[in-house]
Amino acid sequence: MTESSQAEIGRNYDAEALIADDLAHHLHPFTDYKALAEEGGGRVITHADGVYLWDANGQRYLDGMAGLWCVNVGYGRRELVSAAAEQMLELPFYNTFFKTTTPPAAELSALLSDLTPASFNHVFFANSGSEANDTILRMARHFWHLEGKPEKRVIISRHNAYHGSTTAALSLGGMEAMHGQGGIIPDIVHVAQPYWYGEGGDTDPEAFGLTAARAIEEKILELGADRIAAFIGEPIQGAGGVIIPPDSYWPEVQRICRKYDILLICDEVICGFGRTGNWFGFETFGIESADFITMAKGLSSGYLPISAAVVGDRVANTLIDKGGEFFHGFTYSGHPAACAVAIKNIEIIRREGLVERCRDETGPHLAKALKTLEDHPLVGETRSRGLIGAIELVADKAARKHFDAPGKVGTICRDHCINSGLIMRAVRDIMVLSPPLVITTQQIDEMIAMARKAIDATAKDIGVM
Ligand code: PXG
Repeated sequence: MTESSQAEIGRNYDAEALIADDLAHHLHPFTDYKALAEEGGGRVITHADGVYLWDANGQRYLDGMAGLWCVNVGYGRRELVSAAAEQMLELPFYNTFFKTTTPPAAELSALLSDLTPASFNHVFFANSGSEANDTILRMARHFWHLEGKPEKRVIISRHNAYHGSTTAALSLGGMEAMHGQGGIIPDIVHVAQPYWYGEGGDTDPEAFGLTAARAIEEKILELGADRIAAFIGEPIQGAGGVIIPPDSYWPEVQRICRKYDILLICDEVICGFGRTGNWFGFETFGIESADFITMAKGLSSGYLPISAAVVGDRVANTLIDKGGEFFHGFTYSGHPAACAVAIKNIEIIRREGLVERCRDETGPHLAKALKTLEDHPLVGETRSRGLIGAIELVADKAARKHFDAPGKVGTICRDHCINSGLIMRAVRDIMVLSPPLVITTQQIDEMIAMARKAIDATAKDIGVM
């Protein structure tokens, strides 16, 4: 469907009635319910095509966030709809418990083994990134138990990491506000993040990358390597504000994990499926020997919920040879329609060369376009890899100083973006972008032009311009 025919679709939704129902009955994720009610409700997004969304009032938005970092192949893909519909007619559901499989689940497990490095040959399916990380946490601890080292239980993560919202996943994550609501599970510890712009001070970025990696080693030495099961990290922290580590960081993390025999978990929920200009973020950052890969989001471009814990041979062989029954799984693990969509989604990414296009054309174009914003008095830094980027709004550019009330300026800028037709997220005062991989260079220019206008309007609002 073309963009114009989508825009012309008269959906005739009654936006007011929908917002009233929603306000009365819908508890949204990550939402201040009272504030939403005071504002009289939010937007109703009704349809989408390519990189554009429309709301119930007919306003068009360029979706600079690919939904929620996930619609990698863009909206309106009939092939994905057909893959789901055909699979639903043939077999809408069957489980993968009790020695059973389905054609799409078997096929997708082989496809993911093929797509990942040679040491990855087994896949456990779930429905969300959170569930995949829960799965990996259980597998990592179970692995060490089976290896006769049950005391190796502690998982090391980073402050400001995001690994999901179930109790295990939020414990793995390093978001204190989440920890504060219900607490975290034991034997998970958090160390420094590799956030040079915010925390690097006068240190040179590469030296800072090594220091941040060595915080992991210090924690290992403090607790004892015989207690540490695994380290988990996103190659680039997405929800934390697109924290791109210095190039020195990941090779050093890998060295430390190898030295102390600690499993390495790469959470590729955002970075996977082309986002950073390679199929996976671990390729972009030179990580060669991970033990687990978490996948979700771009795996199906968000068309249906599906995630995967991809398990390296070392762990998989132990689970298979010595593990007996693994008491774990979800009703919808390997859901046939979701697997069928993921298979077709990967076919589209390959056929259209979206990973190469991100690496060679659109990624470099985004980096250049972002750089043009650095002359702005509010912009302290822009950074990106492939099609994931960030704009740091700061109080003092020279001193790399953030605003005293974190989040206020970012929210103002976010609202200007939305009002002018651009979906750009604010993480505190970091504006983040992660558009669909089908975005064209012209649309990138359109996106950055809208971003500049919003930043100008923000500067006026706070009296800087
Ligand atoms: N790992 C990473 C790296 C993620 O970004 C998850 C795990 C959890 O996935 P599920 O499917 O359980 O949500 C995520 C999810 C945000 C935002 O505000 C980011 C995510 C989810 C919701 C909001 O940036 N990332």
